[in-house]
Amino acid sequence: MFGKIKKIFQDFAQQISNTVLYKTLDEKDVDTYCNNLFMQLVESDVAYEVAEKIVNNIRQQLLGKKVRRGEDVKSYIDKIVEESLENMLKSIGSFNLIDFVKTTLSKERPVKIMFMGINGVGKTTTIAKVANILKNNGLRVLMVAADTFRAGAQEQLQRHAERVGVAFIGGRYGADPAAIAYDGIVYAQKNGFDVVLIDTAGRMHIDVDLMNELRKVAKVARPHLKLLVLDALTGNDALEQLRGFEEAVGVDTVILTKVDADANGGAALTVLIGVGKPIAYLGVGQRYTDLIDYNPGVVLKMLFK
Ligand SMILES: Nc1nc2c(ncn2[C@@H]2O[C@H](COP(=O)(O)OP(=O)(O)OP(=O)(O)O)[C@@H](O)[C@H]2O)c(=O)[nH]1
Ligand SMILES: [Mg+2]
Repeated sequence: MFGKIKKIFQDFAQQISNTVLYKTLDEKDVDTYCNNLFMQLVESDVAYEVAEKIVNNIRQQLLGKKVRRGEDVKSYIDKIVEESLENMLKSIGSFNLIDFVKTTLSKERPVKIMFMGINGVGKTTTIAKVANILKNNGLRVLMVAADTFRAGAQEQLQRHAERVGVAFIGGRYGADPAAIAYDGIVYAQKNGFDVVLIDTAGRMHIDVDLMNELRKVAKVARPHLKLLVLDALTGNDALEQLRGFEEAVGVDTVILTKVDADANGGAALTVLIGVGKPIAYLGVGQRYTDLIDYNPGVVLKMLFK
């Protein structure tokens, strides 16, 4: 993961280190290397503004310091790059879903989590992964299939529920998703479930009618947590999606899927740096166990270790 980006940062440090072998790094050198870094990041799918932010950050750090021969320049530059990214990633923060569920459970049961996102980002698969984690934490989980739109959506979630070993409730195709969500919650209340995971149909953030429908689901279900699933491969567009969902229904936390499928890593990095919402998990594969807790350290490790 982040293979290409990792290499770009390594080469950047190496090139500077080579130059410093025979001269002190001056402002012109810094500009040259930083412009080159910028171009390479953009070519690896880092969004323009995000690449600018990264490079400016690194440039500031480099200009403030005299880099001379004799020092271990490569590791010195590595450290500057790593610290710059750490600062940017840390400004977002992570979201501990298990802590959130446990805290909410001390006041109210069941905890209701609504999953939303555009088509095909991995909502349904991610629900299965999250259900698996919750179950392993000793929690009783009910999955509710409020996707009554896409053919096969009901059966898909039901299959996941069976495989993970949690309960499932669905509804008729074409039925009102808000009504299904409501029925699911009542069922969970009556049967002592701890957590209700509500799957919704994929919808474009610019589709006014479908966003109104989602707003209705949220109004009826009153989820404790509105969770937006974003696909790492969509890069800058993911930030547009976030804006759309935020405006229509509000977003509490984000799960970024398919980080494993982004060969360059630039699209994923764009979302991580640009998203501005606490991130709960990263999806890193198709198996139920391929969901890792997000924190900036996890990404820094992938980028620099
Ligand atoms: N490589 C990879 N594939 C993933 C990941 N998460 C989901 N997928 C795949 O993405 C595809 C779509 O997943 P779904 O869970 O059906 O997506 P969805 O958002 O529910 O789709 P709709 O309900 O049609 O909008 C499936 O083939 C999943 O296996 C991930 O983290 N990594
Ligand atoms: Mg789905």
